[in-house]
Amino acid sequence: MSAVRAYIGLGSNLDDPVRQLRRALAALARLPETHLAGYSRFYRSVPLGPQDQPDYVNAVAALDTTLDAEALLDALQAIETAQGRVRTLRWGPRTLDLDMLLYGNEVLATPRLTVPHPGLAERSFVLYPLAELATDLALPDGRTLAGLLNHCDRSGLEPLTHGDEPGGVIS
Ligand code: A4P
Ligand code: MG
Repeated sequence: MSAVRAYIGLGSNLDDPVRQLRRALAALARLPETHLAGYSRFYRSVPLGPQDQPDYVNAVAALDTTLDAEALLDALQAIETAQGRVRTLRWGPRTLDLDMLLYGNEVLATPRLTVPHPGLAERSFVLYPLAELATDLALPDGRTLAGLLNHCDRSGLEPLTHGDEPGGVIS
């Protein structure tokens, strides 16, 4: 099977979010049958959902993988668990959230997996980092990333300027 390009959304707002995302990227780079092809800058973003929680740090990673989508989800959930994720409130605070945004051009609707991720088209903290990795991307339904960005408010989203969060080189 030839590799599929998958995009993963990373988010954290507890327990040193920048460190959580760095650890998660290192874990993604170690996945079997998978090449970490690149990742975006890290962004600070205001919470979507309940407002009485800290700001998030978000980023997007690009993977080339021969894992099937369910196996990739298993791997993402294992990384979340390893980083202390406790599932409580929907849209509540978390040490690490890994969302499968896209899996090639596939459309999946199983009890465990909805791909493209349902929030992808509206979320600034997904679309702007994604645009760093794939300017001419289109969704399976034909909508383009450029078109979605035109309708997406960027307020509440700021690249982190630590100077030590370079986006990874896409390869
Ligand atoms: N699942 C289905 N499709 C997918 C997919 N494409 N990728 C299932 C990953 N998982 C998928 O996920 C619940 C179940 O979704 C999983 O068991 C899997 O089988 P979860 O991570 O346990 O639950 P959740 O993340 O709390 O819920 P949900 O609805 O996925 O939340 P979101 O959409 O991930 O939103 N604000 C900012 N600024 N930044 C954020 O990153 N994140 C959230 C969470 C809220 N507000 C935010 C952010
Ligand atoms: Mg999630």
